[in-house]
Amino acid sequence: MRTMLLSETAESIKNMEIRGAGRIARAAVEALADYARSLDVSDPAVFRQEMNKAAGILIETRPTAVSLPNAVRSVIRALDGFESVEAAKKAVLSRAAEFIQRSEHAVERIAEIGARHISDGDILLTHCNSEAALGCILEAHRQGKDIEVYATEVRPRGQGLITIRTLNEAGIPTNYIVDSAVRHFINEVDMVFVGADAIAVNGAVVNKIGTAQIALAAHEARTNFIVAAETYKFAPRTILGELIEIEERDPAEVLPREVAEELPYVRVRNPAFDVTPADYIDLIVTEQGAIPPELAFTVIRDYLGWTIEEWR
Ligand code: RI2
Repeated sequence: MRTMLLSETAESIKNMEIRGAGRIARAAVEALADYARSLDVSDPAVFRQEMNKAAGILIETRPTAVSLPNAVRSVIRALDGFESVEAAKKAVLSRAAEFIQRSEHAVERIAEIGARHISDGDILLTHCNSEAALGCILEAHRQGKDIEVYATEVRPRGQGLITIRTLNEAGIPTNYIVDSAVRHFINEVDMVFVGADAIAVNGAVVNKIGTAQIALAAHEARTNFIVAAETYKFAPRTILGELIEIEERDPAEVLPREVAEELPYVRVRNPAFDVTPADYIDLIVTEQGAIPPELAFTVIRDYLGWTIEEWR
């Protein structure tokens, strides 16, 4: 019965019913805690083995958002050194609850810190649907700042629709534009706010496909480009030169299969994310404070607790 939640959650992350890097991480941790609760075994080694298997299933669902392995591993690390299943279970459950609480609190802190960068009268642009980036915009509005937003459509999955619904509900004047209209409007924009699925040690940000060309347009127009991301979206393994895998999704998200079948020489490419170089990023707002992208390494070292030594 309980295994159901694990496989259901894994399936919902894969098909993007559960989406957004932070939400994915929290859902995976919840599924892992639920699985731990349901495991009826008495041997701690077996318990650990089962938990590792479950962790693997969750991590494999989407390859890019590093929030997912970071969250799952932090729960799995709580398993270390217990002699009884009871004790290990307790440790896992409390680590999971702590992660979820910290993650929610991080979004609130980011909103407070990010909103300080938004001034009365600002026109903002956001891409995709990031609870961290939207949090900053909503908080600025809540503080009474008079703002206006440009929100992109976000081909092919259309997450912009979720964003404009949220902005509309808050009563924020919003312009809904197709992704390719960003260059046309960028000179009217004071500041771009986006989220992140992963941040590399060199400060490069992996986010929804299209983010990098928005950053390029913003750079050329001298428009500030701000990323809102929890510290657990920084990718420790990039210290070792590991590249962040860019997920390529089903071509049918872009072109209906029956149309594609009529075009044998056409290959549809559907990367879900792209990489924005640190040069185009002015600031990364984390729950620990706003940093220039060049300080990504210190976040990995100080808040994720990973060092190169661990891998020797
Ligand atoms: P929060 C999303 O990925 C978007 O790329 C978004 O910018 C990012 O996660 C961060 O979202 P997808 O799941 O964690 O839509 O800030 O592919 O909500």
